[in-house]
Amino acid sequence: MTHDVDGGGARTAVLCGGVGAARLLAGLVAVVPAASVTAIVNVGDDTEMHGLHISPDLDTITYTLGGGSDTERGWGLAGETWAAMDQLDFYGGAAWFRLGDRDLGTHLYRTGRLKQGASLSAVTAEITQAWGIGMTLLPVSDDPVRTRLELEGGEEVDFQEYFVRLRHSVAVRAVHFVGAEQAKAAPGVLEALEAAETIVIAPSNPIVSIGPVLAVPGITELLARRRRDVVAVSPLVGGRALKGPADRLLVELGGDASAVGVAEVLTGVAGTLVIDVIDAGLAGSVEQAGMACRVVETVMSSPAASAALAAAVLAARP
Ligand code: FO1
Repeated sequence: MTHDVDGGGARTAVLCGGVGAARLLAGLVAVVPAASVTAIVNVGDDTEMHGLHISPDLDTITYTLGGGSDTERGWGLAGETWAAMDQLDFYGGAAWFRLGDRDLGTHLYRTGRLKQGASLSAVTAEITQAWGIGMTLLPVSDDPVRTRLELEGGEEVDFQEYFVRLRHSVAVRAVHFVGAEQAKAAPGVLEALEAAETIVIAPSNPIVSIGPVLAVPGITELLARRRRDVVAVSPLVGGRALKGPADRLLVELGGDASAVGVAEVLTGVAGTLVIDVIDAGLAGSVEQAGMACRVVETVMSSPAASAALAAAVLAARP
């Protein structure tokens, strides 16, 4: 059964977090037309800081695909200056969440447009158009969904407090996606997931990046129904997250810091898991978790590696 909605060939929908997703998307547009790809992006990391609405995962993907990102840092823009942050420091303001001077322009634009009543998806379309991004970027919801983490000691913190201020160096007892039950999938999200020939779950943190996307009503059900067309890429390689706390979070929440642990989290919504060659020995256990398993080079150390992974993902379904 093909899902060729516009006669323009197969469509791909990608559930995305931040850095790992951005790299895979960059690889994907090297192997299929950008216009055939829809990225459905996590908004659980979004935060209000200094009166500005900041959408880190949307911006990381936009800057990466637009060629403006600081590839070494993985977030924000290349060639940044930090004059505004220095001035904030001068006043003793909260400058722990680093907002570069050019990056601030994005937050000023988005916040102003939201205050005028524009939806997050409408503003995202304006920002991605300015960057000349050929694919469609959709926030999973235009409604607020915010990841909050309950720490060992019982304290609850917002995602950026956990990830940046605390450098995710604290043990987590539970994760909540505040607002998810009341949130509506943004316009075009469910349609893109229905129309896609392949649905990809990017190598993002399955708990705090993919979790909020799956928590928006209708999405888990749709993926579960279409799980044979859903291919996930493990963000853990050799039991370690390439970036961020995915490995620790899996353990702290009772899972296993390995590709098998990722399979246990995603097996309800994805029929295939792509794992790295280092983890080839885990393929049998991934299959015991109910997922088909493909073993490829998943470390996207170059644009060519990203393109090769993207091609392998599109060919991965049984
Ligand atoms: N990550 C950091 O580790 N330190 C920062 O100061 C920081 C600032 C920042 C500003 C804007 C933005 O879009 C992202 C930023 N990030 C920072 C990354 C951000 O915490 C992550 O991209 C995610 O939310 C996790 O994927």
